[in-house]
Amino acid sequence: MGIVNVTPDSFSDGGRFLDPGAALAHARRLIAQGADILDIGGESTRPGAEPVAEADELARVIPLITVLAAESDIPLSIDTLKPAVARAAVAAGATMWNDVSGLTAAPDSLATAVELGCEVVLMHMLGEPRTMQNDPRYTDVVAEVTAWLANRAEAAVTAGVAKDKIWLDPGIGFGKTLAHNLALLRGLDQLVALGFPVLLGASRKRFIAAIDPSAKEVADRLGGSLAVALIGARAGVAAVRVHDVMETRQALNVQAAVG
Ligand code: HH2
Repeated sequence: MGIVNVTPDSFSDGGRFLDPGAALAHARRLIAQGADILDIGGESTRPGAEPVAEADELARVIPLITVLAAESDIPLSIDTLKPAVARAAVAAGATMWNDVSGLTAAPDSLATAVELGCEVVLMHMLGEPRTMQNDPRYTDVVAEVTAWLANRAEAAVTAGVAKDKIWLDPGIGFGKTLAHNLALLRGLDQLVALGFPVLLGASRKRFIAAIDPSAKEVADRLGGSLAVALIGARAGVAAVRVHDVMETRQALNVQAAVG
């Protein structure tokens, strides 16, 4: 899954693709590099990020989705917390709703997912982006995140979302310390064992710099990002959400060739 952020403030590439032409060129480049899905977002969810008004978010993502859906067959995912943005994105051609709140952010999130009938990614986050990195605590992070996601999947199915449309994501960096992130990566098989496709998003994230202090700049975190993609693939995740599609695909292909 290649990341296309149409935001001024995403942690790794904020501002680079806010211009519609630049976002489109970037999306086309990721498709050419072999992305299987594009995840399009108009609101950053990085730690400390401020919410974005609905009209601004719509204006950022809908024109891009419309153009991409018309010119390409690639599945398009909308990364949003807002049901109205998901609805407009699906009307414009998106087929997946990536919700970092696991469809808990709005009272009508679940009902909207049922109505849209699209694929949904349910991600785990402790708290909300503005404050989630303020001393997150768990007793057993793997058990708690896995149980929470199982619970959200059950709630979605009960509400009427088709079981085979549901993806789960442990939410690396979303209300988690380095130790929590590492435990989740070690325990991915427990999440995979729930039987839903798992999406893993660790590309260029801050915990890589916590392991390797020389990777303070996000552009210097490719090595760590590739390592996590390989760890995820070994554990059986169905997709990795990445900025560097060409390099990730190559790493995964080499690992798969070795077997
Ligand atoms: N991480 C970010 C955003 N959306 N969605 C899923 N399912 N999983 C993730 O790990 C995930 C996500 C990161 O936040 P943002 O500031 O938007 O940065 P970027 O989109 O460049 O990763």
